[in-house]
Amino acid sequence: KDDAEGEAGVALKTRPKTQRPPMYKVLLLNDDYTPMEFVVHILERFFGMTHAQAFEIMLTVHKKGLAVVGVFSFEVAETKVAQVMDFARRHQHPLQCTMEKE
Ligand code: NFA
Repeated sequence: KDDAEGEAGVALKTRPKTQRPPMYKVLLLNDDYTPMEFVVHILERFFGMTHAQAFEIMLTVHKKGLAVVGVFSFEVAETKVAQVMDFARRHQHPLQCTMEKE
């Protein structure tokens, strides 16, 4: 029997819940020591932002304490966080990058 009919042939509409993969916010945290231009560079390099976009987001982090810099699948978010943390560590800046489920 057709999916859109009930027991007595009554028309019914089922609304199957569409499964979407969970998404993760990547957050950048402010600190007192990482140079502004270094943060701008990170946002351009790892998040594909233009210089103007990167500068704007960097200022938001600087003023508000943190900002979402992108929303990605778990694997991509994990990779971005690792890239930022590694790049900051190699340059001896205390910049922190984390992720959280949306
Ligand atoms: N607050 C840092 C400074 O004044 C700049 C900064 C912005 C650091 C965004 C981390 C994240 N040099």
